[in-house]
Amino acid sequence: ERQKSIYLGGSGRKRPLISTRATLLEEQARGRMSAEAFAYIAGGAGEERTMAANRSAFDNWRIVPHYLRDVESRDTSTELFGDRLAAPFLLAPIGVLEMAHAQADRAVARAAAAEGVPFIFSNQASVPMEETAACMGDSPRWFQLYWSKSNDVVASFVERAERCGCSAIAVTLDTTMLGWRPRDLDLAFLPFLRGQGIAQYTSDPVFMQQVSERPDSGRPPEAPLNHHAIGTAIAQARNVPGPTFSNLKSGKARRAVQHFIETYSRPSLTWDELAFLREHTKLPILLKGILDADNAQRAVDHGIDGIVVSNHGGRQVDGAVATLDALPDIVRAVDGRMKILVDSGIRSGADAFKAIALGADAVCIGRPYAYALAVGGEAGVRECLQNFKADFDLTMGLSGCCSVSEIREGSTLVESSASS
Ligand code: FMN
Repeated sequence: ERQKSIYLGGSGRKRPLISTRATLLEEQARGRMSAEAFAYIAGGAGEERTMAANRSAFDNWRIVPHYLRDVESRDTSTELFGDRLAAPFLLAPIGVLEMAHAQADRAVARAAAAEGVPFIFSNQASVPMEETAACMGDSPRWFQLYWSKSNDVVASFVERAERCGCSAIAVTLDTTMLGWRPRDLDLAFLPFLRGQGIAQYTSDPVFMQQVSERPDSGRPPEAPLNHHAIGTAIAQARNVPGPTFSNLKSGKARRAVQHFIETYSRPSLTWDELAFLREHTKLPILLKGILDADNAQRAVDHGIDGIVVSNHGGRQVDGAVATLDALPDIVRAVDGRMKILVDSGIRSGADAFKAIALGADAVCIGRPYAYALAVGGEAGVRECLQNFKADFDLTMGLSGCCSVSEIREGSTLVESSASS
């Protein structure tokens, strides 16, 4: 349908808003963002070798189409933790989306809801989760957690996520510290220091209580604060119309940023502490960042409900294994005992097809939707999702599969001879 509507639109001289090709979409987005914002979104760790490996891993596999199988009617939908998804896609949690578009998470939420694709709310979102959730009716959403130094904040975030109707909590393991990211380092740019991407905190009563109890170190912020963003979030937390600049003169914004920096993550986290989360929620818990069979097995042993095989889009450990290379061993070890999602390097419906053929239950789309947001706002993200779905559906049908389970069960992939 998407394909047809694009071609038909062409006769009225209408072209798609965003490029249907990931590499061109990235170029379009580059032209719409500040150098800092583009570097933050596009960049990876170190020499970006893992980022490149994420892509080239897809080349190690080739699709073997099967014909004459009646693929006229196809179903791309799938079920995940009780939600019916239009296709096996979710939107990966991406922080600080305000760098791509002023509507940020709100625009993404509306597009995700319209396309039946779950949106995983980032812990570092630009918009408080309550407001994002309000943009998406009752369509599915999850929450991604960075484990704070304060378990009270963890519990508060999880409770809010439950109230926002989230169907699952994904705990990100790979970012207890920020990776070494030369593109950002060379521009000396970190959005959080400006107060961007901390809306989940400034809208959290437990976090803000901690802020009001801490002494102000008096240190000036390292970068100019985005008082507007912080003011809006603080006002929302108090349920008053914002932004309220008078609140900020008290130094509250600066203290909030300082408190965030000191407490947002807990590098000392261990497997045992996952029990705290299990006690605080009945929601399915996923671990995001698993890259080997051993850790996947440990997740099963700890009663975890699913994993996201991810290297954070190559933004954390340069040289880390590509996710598609890690996937087959993990699938074998897990043996159907929990759900397996994959992200990092998924740029097309055909990429998603390969990940599913290798045993993933679903994939998360990352950077492409952030670029689509930068180029076309809500409409851009909708097109991006439609493109993914259309390409996935066509790849499925043209390969001889009528459903997601047929992709997983059929022998539709071979290892590329070029790689062996
Ligand atoms: N992952 C998280 O778990 N939490 C985040 O807040 C988060 N923020 C991100 C911000 C940016 C700009 C990018 C590009 C990624 C972020 N990620 C975050 C990682 C994504 O969830 C996902 O793992 C990654 O984008 C997948 O790689 P890809 O974009 O190359 O497909």
